[in-house]
Amino acid sequence: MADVETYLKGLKETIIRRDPNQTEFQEAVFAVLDSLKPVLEKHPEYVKTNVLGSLVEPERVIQFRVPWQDDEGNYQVNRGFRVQFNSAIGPYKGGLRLHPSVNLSIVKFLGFEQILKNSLTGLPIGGGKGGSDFNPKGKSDLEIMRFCQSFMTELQKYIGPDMDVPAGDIGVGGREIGYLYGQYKRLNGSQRGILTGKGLEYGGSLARTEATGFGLIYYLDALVKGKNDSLKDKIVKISGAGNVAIYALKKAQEDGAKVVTVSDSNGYVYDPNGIDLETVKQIKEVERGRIKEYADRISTAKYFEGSVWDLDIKYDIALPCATQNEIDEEQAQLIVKSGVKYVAEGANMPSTSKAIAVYKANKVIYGPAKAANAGGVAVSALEMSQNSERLSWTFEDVDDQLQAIMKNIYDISEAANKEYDLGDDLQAGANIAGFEKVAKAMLAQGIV
Ligand code: NDP
Ligand code: 2IT
Repeated sequence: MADVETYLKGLKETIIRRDPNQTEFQEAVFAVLDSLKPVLEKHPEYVKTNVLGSLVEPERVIQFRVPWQDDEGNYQVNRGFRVQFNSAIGPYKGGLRLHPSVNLSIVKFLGFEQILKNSLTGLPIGGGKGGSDFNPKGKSDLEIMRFCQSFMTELQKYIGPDMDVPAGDIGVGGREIGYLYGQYKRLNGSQRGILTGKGLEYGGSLARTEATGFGLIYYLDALVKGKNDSLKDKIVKISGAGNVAIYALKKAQEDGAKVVTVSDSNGYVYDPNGIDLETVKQIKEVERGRIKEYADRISTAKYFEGSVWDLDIKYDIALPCATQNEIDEEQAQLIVKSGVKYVAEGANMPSTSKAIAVYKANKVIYGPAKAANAGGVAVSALEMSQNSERLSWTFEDVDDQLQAIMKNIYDISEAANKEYDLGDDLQAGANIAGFEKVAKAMLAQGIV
């Protein structure tokens, strides 16, 4: 049997040989493989059975054409994806992303992360992800509806409440889920458990809209308490101004922190008095506008073009909530220089692997995405439970369960660290704790 180093090297070479251009996928997988070395040393059965060889290969990849007509009558064609990555512990579960950057590498990296994230929630959900290179920016409501209907017309062949349950991600919120659900229902009849993030009137769960942002702060709270510290009066930078950013902002403020930035892909606003939640919600949720408009309305705020991670101020906590690879090595160095003690990731893979190395070398407490942002999918799984029993739970009930789940993710990551003597490395802890449950389920089910 190959030793662990040789085994992992061979696996990485296979991944690169098969898909040399899938750099985001490689980055996500390699980070996990590197964390798993001590587990493989202790459990030779994982090497012997090549369980990782199966884990890095999606069970199924679906790619399809999405034709739709724009308001001028032109025929448009986009590319749609659904990667059904791993169903060892439950039906495929994960969001749909609509963004021009979407390609197979992005969907595979997100689907792979989702496997271990979903495992960490403790709920019975496997990993999947999908989306399209459709750009929702500047599209009319009717264009969004026609696109969603066309997308679902194909996707509906492959999903089901016990098979695969999509949800939102970048560019997919309540409006898009409504159109997707309507088309599914038209073709198949009412089946509420087919999507999560639905409206409250037709089977959605209370607290799903808030879940990822609130969950991020519940997890951050555990990180901070682990250092006998608190969120009170901490200065926080948030990137993004979408679903995750808005509800992270809300909960961080409720916990007494002062959030001084939010951003979008054009630039960011800095408000030393603290960002006003209602103004951000009005601009982003009601008007679907740009974050620049915040500075036109709030006199203490300034708008700057570029990345919020280049703004040189003193602060305590960084919460990237926009997109993958938004923080590079140089920006991580500035984060350290700015006095930041905690980084917790609302977005998926927002820090490059070189950026993460900078955090670790400088003893910044680093809460990785698959642990820190698991609250969204956790409440999605609670929405599936409510749909199955045809009941709706109260906001408090769902929120209490979310708090317990986020605390448990921190605890099991810490426990994995202790078991393998990895100190404060919560990235390794989350990867190991997430992996072990999936690996045991895969081995129990044989070579399938
Ligand atoms: P939204 O579409 O609601 O918001 C996305 C935000 O990120 C917008 O402010 C957007 O700005 C910004 N953004 C997107 N792409 C880029 C880019 N290339 N460069 C800079 N800024 C960008 O998405 P969510 O808030 O739902 O998702 C944000 C992140 O959180 C993603 O990484 C997602 O995968 C992750 N996530 C989401 C969950 C959920 O439940 N929604 C659950 C767990 C993780 P602009 O308007 O200019 O595009
Ligand atoms: O990245 C994620 O975890 C999500 N976009 C949420 C997925 C879900 O199924 O709720």
